[in-house]
Amino acid sequence: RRVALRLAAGLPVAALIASPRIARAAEFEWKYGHNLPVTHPLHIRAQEAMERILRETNGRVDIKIFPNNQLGGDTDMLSQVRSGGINFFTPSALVIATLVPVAAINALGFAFSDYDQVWKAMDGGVGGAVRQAISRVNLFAFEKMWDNGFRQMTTSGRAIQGAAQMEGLKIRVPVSPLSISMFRGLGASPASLQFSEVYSALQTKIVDAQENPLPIIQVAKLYEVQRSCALSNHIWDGYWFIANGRAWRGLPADLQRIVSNAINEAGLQQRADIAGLNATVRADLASKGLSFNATDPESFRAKLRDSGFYGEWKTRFGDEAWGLLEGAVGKLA
Ligand code: X2X
Repeated sequence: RRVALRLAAGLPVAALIASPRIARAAEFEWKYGHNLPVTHPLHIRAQEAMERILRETNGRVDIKIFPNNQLGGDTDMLSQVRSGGINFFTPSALVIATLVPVAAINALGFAFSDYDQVWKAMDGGVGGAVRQAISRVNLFAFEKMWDNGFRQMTTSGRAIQGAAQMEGLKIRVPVSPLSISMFRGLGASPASLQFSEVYSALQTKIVDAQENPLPIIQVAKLYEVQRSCALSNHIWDGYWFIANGRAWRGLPADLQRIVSNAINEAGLQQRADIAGLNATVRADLASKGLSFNATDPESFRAKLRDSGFYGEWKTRFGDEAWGLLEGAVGKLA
């Protein structure tokens, strides 16, 4: 008993000396989970945002980050942010679409031709419609989407030049109905796996191929288990920064403003980081042994049109969302 008492008395003193933050617990001790290595700009900018939030709220809001699937894969984190087990999550549009189908609209195959189109759409009407749909499942989506990038295909087998090489290809895709539908339309054999499982699935040849933006291939070291990369730009993908709706509404308005500003501004900086990386990442990956080739985008598009992919997804997204996307990118296939 005496030992226990001594310990209990000793702890606060040590804590006070070590860190004044521990002296008084934050009013809002929140958790944020994501699926990326800590070297990715999404983590680096989020970390800065959380430090800024702690400072600007005078320690009232303390958000701890759990990176790299520490709390489970995407599917687990999506259910945790819904239940309130975690307060924030950054799912890719592909992943949150399992819950909010229209959120996959930006990932429609070959819809965007460049970043000007992307940010105009996602900061404008298309993004607005998605955020509204996200709010209807009791989640709050911050205004600025974060960049994942244009997705490219990699394989450990023969190089992919166009639709002809897709036939029967065992390719990992995210847990996303749109990705499965698109790669089936291209004639491949897609398998949905959470990102946490991708490296080992490629290493053990459960699948031969995967598709992701180049910065992800770099930070997750997928070049170690893949041989060639086809520059296909087949999907533009971004991350929604989302909060549990009940937790968000429970935050006083002045604190909401600080948190929103910090997260949205960090998102804009993260977009710039990815733009910078896009200029250098290919040379870095080539130096690590990944070979690159161009593709014939029209062969992919034609195959998707013929397989009924665009017709099916026009129906699934609905005329309103489809019209908003066409307003941003022009007439779709
Ligand atoms: O799982 C993926 O491929 C990733 C990292 O791009 C997403 O989060 C969708």
